[in-house]
Amino acid sequence: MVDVQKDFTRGGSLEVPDADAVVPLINLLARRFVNVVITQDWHTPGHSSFASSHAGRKPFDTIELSYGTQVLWPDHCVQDTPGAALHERLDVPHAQLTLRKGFHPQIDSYSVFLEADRRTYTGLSGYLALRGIDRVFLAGLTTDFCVAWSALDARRFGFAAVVLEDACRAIDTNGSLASAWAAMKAAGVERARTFQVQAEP
Ligand code: VGL
Ligand code: ZN
Repeated sequence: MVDVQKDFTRGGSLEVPDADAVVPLINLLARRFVNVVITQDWHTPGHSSFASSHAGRKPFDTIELSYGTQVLWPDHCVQDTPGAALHERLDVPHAQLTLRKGFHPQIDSYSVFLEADRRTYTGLSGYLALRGIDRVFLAGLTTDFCVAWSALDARRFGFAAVVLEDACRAIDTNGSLASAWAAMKAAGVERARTFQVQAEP
């Protein structure tokens, strides 16, 4: 369950269209899984992915950082602020791990596995592998950034990956949604809908 946080939902600083609609679906879906991981975007104040940290830049501009091209965002999901909290209607009491990412001031992390420098691990690949988990189902926010990058990295680390598209919502800036789906398809990420998921025995 990727980044279902207040700043990405209605009234949030990086509001994603119709994002609140994923919450009831995720509540239903989560009950079908024994192993649930919750992730949170968890930025420092003044994080390098914020437009406000770069003079003369505005949200949705792109800049070159040491590790490559970075989209600049409105300030969002700052550590321990109300906007970084999980959506208030999430109901996933049995989740076993809450994983935070994006907390290095100079490195963004869309992926829940590997930060944007492509060298710094979050540890999730080790956690899943050590627990004998070989397939991940992804839902949450946003389809074209954190869900897509996470699904692609899941494949990179040898996991099967299924994106539950009706339980995700996208930002879609500069064609990002179409390119995310194309990259996921090429990487062997499966695309499914909530009703297709059977409960784990
Ligand atoms: C996300 C943009 C910036 C996401 C996080 O969760 O998809 N998008 N930070
Ligand atoms: Zn972020």
